[in-house]
Amino acid sequence: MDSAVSDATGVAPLVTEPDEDVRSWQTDRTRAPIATKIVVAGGFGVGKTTLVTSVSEITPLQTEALMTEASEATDDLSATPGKLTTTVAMDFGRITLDDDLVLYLFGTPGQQRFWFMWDDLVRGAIGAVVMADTRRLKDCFPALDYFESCGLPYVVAVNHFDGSERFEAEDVREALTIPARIPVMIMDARRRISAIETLLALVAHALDETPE
Ligand SMILES: Nc1nc2c(ncn2[C@@H]2O[C@H](COP(=O)(O)OP(=O)(O)O)[C@@H](O)[C@H]2O)c(=O)[nH]1
Ligand SMILES: [Mg+2]
Repeated sequence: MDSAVSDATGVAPLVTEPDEDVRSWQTDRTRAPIATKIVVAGGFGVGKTTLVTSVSEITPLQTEALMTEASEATDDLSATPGKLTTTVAMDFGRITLDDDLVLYLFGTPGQQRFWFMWDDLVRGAIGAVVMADTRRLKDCFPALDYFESCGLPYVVAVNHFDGSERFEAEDVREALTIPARIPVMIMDARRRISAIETLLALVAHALDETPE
């Protein structure tokens, strides 16, 4: 490249010296971080807000609203009697992995009546975490169907609640008929490490699924 051109534009020449070690570029921490978008989906009360909150390094943006008797007929709270608030629009959080991979997490609102937002929410996402509660497995079917039909890579994360029967990942895979190539993780959304493991599995899976 003509160095006079690169000087004039202020842009570093793209051509590297032939003897430069390629690996030095790969380990260069000063290069710009890669930002990706991840969607966290699943039924009402499955732990989406909990996951985003436990991994986020910024104060998560939450749009929780106090549930009132007005929604009694719409929101079935029989399985989550202690739940007083609900995510109205979405959760939003950020986590930086390995210094240069930034994940922006978008939690979907669980209730059916907010589904018109999903097409907007998944735009530009590299993948999704579908959270499942073994006491209410069917609640994650709509999310599974949605990501299967739009072709967005996803992993299934089974959130074990106190007092619920423990299942192996493979049992849940069978119950939900999840294809073998899709990771099924057992997770505790309240534990940061556990939630990060799920996110790493999703990133790896999304890379696998991306055409060369
Ligand atoms: N025991 C247990 N409780 C959890 C777990 N994840 C979430 N919870 C609780 O379940 C309730 C519903 O979680 P929330 O994140 O609000 O659900 P969302 O509707 O999917 O956002 C909250 O009271 C959480 O503290 C988990 O992994 N284990
Ligand atoms: Mg929520």
